[in-house]
Amino acid sequence: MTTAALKLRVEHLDDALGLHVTEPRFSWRLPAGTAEQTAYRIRADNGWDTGRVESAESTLVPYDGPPLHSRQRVEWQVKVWADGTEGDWSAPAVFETGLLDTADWRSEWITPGENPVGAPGNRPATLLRYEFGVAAPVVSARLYATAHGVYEGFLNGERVGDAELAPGFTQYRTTLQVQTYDVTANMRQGSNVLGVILADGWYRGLIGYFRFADQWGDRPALLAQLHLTHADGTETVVGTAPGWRSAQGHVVAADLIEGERWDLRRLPRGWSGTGFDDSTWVAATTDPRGFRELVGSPAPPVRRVQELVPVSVRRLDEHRQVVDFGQNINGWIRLDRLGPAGTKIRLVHGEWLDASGDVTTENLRPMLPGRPEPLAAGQIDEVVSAGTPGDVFEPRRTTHGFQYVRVEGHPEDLTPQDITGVVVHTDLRRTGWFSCSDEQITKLHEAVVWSLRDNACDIPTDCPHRERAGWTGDWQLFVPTAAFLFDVAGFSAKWLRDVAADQWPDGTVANISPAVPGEHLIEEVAWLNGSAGWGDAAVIVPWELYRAYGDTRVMAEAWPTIVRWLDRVERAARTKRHPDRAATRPEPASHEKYLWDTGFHWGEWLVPGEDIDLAAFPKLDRGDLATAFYAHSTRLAGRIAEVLGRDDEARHYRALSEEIRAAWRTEYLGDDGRLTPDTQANHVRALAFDLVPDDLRDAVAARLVELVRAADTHLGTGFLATPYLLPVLADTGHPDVAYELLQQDTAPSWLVMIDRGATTVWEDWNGVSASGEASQSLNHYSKGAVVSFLHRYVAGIELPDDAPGYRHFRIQPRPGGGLTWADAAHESPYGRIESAWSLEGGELHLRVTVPPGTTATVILPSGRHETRGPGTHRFVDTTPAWRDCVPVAGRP
Ligand code: RAM
Repeated sequence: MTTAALKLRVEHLDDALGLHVTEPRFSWRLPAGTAEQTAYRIRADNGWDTGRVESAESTLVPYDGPPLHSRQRVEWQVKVWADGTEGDWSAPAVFETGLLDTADWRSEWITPGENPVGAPGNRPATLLRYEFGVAAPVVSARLYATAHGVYEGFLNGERVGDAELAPGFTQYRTTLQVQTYDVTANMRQGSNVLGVILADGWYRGLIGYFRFADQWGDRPALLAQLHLTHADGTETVVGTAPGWRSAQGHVVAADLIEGERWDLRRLPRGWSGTGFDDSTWVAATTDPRGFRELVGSPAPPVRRVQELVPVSVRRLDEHRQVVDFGQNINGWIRLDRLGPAGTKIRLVHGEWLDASGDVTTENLRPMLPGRPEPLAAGQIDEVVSAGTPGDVFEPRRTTHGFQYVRVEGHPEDLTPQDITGVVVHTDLRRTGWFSCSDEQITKLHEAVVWSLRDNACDIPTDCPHRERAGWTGDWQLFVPTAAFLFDVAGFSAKWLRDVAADQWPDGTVANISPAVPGEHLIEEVAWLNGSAGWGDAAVIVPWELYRAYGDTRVMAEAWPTIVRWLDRVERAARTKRHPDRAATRPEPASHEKYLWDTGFHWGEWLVPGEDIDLAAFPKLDRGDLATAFYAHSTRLAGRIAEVLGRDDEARHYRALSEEIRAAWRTEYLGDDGRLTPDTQANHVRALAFDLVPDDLRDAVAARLVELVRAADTHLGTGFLATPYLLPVLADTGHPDVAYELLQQDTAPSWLVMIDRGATTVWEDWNGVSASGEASQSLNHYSKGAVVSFLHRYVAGIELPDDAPGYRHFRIQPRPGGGLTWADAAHESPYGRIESAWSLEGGELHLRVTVPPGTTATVILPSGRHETRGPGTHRFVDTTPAWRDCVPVAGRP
């Protein structure tokens, strides 16, 4: 058995190439069975050696060696002392820094010689090329590249790397990501060509619900620098500079929202290789753009992660065929059969079929105030065939949210071999799994996993089509679930930088990050920012990342944003009153300075059956909800401050949170435990955010159950309270009701989605009506946060607040709902946690796996508590507690 540490990692990356952090953090896994690390030693080939450090830390240990410089490749190893023995040195791991300083950039920005023009959403991509000679053999080559737009690079005709939609999406005003590629294998002595396809992307293409364009600039641009290291240690540097050539080619239009169009007759074949005649091309223009905001990404890139074979291809008529991929995805198709020269094929991507069996995109069209007709849905690709054998259409400057594609104009009958669904998203590492004896519940879990995958496109989006926007509220409420399912640490940390960059001077957190520049200046929408439950993402997301990964730096970095957000809320609460409250109570009561009852709030959002009256909606008094978030976020800020050693601020926020709690009770809680408003959501929040005193919790929970029963055992929550609904029921002694809601199969419910054929989670509870008609997005993960109940309650893997990264955790399965078995696993920073139980012959059999360096408290239904260390443990519980969990009708 090995005594060496394993799975060495730098920051939250599997592949730490082009790092921009000068004090990177190191993590490793302890050898199997290790109970406790007592010391470690890290040594690196740049002279850094920690010596023996007495410490149990094995995750995110900060670098403390000689200052790192640009393009430095460092090999490092770790050795651990554990359980009384000195381990072996680990296998070496490597990280490499990128171009850290502006001065490292010897290249210049270039723009196409002719700025690609056209209506926004309809502009061509540009081909750029540069031919250069390499005199001496190359032992190592790195390409550093970024763009204003999206780019795809080629070296000598070969695709560079596997990142898609590079450089990714950030708040370009402050930050632009640079990709680093190891291109050693692509280089040759003699003539070489660097070719790039450059399209509008987020930078100047259509963006968001309102379809703004040219938001960061009106000319796409490219910045690239190639460093070649020769055998004798000398370096050749080649980059974007005068001498590059540009032309428009086969990509006649490319846009993230609208889609992509190719005319393969216009493809200058061989353009990215040597020996191509570019004399008809024009010179690219150098352009003096800034360098100050160039960074590496803390997240893995967007990639092509999976391919799907259609489950069916059906011809509707002479003109139209419908392809069904059996799964709602984010990505594109690859079409291998393009027909004779001049054939024009149109591909319309949608999530659902209409009554005639044709693809519909009606549900994805944004309705703008003051416009009689909704905007077009976009998501349409087109290709004109050149009739050249081997040609393939694969649009890579757009992605679509779709399960179905209508293929128009293809003269031949397509087979499933001719068209492939390509799943494209941030290549997050999967870390969470769940399945159980109820197949529909397992399917629901899979649908949630897909909705997360489909909405991780360099930023967490609300949906992969209609808006593709980084709505703060959505990520806030989903991030705990996401962090169980995938490693979203770097992905979220990256996005939080956009949230910080987008914060207004008055502390307002934007609805959406990266925010579209100018959006907050547009009167129509500016006042919509700063909503409770959305802006609170600034506090909740860093806290949840700390819990799941033990990352304190992400909280430290977010701290100024947190403070400014809470200051803004504090000011609003102290100085403003809702007109309705002022009317009924002309003299403000003393507790009102802690009530946040003004400003615009999205509210609970998309409550089943709720009709939104657009005129009244913005004026509603949301004091109960907003004050609840105010209490919750200040409490979390107190905890964050405590971890960061900001003791005064910790005291301040703790005390403030208590005042807000008291004010909330005065205003919204009766002596008898009655809450105003008397909604499910308000009761859920009151319990989840610990707003009611202990002696009234039972009464509040009992009323919540009454409300659920009054709705014939249906939920009545929208976006914000849904994640907490089942957990609070289970925590207050009503796990049976939680299970009934989970397994409810009449609307509104989660299983209605599955029963009606959903493979992703709908935005609206009634996303597809009983008659089969789709409305709104069918791919919003928000309501999918319910699967957290499966992880934390059904399988019972619970992460306490005081043991970040699952250093210690609880396993407390709550069998119920007629389930006969459940099985969950989570790949934690310390290793794999498992909880699997089954009911056999009147007994509960539980198998628990505890990773090295951690402990788990196992709580059985009988109430028996046991603390266990690393390894796999089996338990049998013969308590009758769960014996009444007889299967409900129609369920296993
Ligand atoms: C919708 C978005 C998002 C939600 C906002 C309030 O337009 O899709 O999910 O956060 O509204």
